[in-house]
Amino acid sequence: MKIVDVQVQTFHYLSNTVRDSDGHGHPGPAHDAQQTLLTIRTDEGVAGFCFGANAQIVESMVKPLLMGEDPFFHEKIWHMLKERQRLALDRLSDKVLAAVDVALWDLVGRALNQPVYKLLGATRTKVPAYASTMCGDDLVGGLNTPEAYAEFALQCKARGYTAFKLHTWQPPYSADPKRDVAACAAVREAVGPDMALMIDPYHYYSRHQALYLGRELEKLGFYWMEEPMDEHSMSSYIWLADQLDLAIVGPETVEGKMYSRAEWIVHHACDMTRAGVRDVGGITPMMKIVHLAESFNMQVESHGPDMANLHVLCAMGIRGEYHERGLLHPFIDYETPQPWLNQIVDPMDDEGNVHVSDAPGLGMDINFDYIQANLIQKA
Ligand code: XYH
Ligand code: MG
Repeated sequence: MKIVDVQVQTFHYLSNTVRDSDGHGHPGPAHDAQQTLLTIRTDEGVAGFCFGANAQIVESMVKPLLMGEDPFFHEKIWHMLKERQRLALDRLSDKVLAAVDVALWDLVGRALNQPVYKLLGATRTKVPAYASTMCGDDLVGGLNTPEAYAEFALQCKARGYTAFKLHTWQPPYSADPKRDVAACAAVREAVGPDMALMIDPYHYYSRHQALYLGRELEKLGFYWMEEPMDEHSMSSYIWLADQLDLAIVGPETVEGKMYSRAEWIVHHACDMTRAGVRDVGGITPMMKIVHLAESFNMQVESHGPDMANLHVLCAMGIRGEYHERGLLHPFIDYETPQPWLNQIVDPMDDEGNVHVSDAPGLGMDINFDYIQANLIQKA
């Protein structure tokens, strides 16, 4: 089997998520936005897909490397792209590698008529989800007060979630550990002692602020805290994790794929590690992280609602506890799929479990007619 075409299509859609000055998403007025679909085709008529690739980089840097390759040699292809990153980090990002790797796994699964999680080595077919909120805002009826978080947590509990993670306020709204604690206390008071609660606060607190926050969350019986400080300072996390019983989860956003996670694990900078296919460069490196963590009896907590993350979660020996479902908000209808999909990627049952697709590949139910009708460009 040989790759004979690599194509990125860019298309319009209407988004109701606006970005603040720090890039965090919040509900907002519908506005024109763009999405991309990467398609990798073979000489045997099988194709693989992934959304969110950079069209120009794929066309200029990736396509020449993939043409003629066998998609079943996706480990070789991933290493080839990784090595090209060294002198092209400004262009060939881990997110580009991720889109290519995910599309190749999707292609191989479609070729074999098997879901990706079974190709990875299945261990389960469903995973508990936690409700992961958008960051705090100043919207009346939104996430503008501690009481608003508590009210939304109750709504999520009623929907079936057994766990809830607060993304609290970040600049330009605020970055205040005391306000974070107030929101966490209000949520704990509302949902009772049994719901698992986690926090992902401002990502640039000082050591002193992170320690204060961690100690207060211990009093509230929180399960984990992630990314309270800049993750480039691993020593800060070693210092923090050494002083808290609260689980420290990470790194999420620091570069370095499985290499940085290996360093965090061996230096005790985290109690659980964290990875998402888009953060680490695809399913291939995420499985390396899963197996690495397993050797240390450590769980990997998955970042983000990507369908590919769900397949990895269903192929873990030491199981990450949750699928991150979100980001959620009182004003956002998460259960309605994006217009380029016919169904959402992580349907959740009333018991709070999301079920991995048994369809070939990733199992994305793509609305190709919508994409063709809203094309901006075909690279
Ligand atoms: O918007 O800062 C943010 C969130 O932190 C987001 O980047 C991401 O979904 C996350 O951190 N999830 O845990
Ligand atoms: Mg996070």
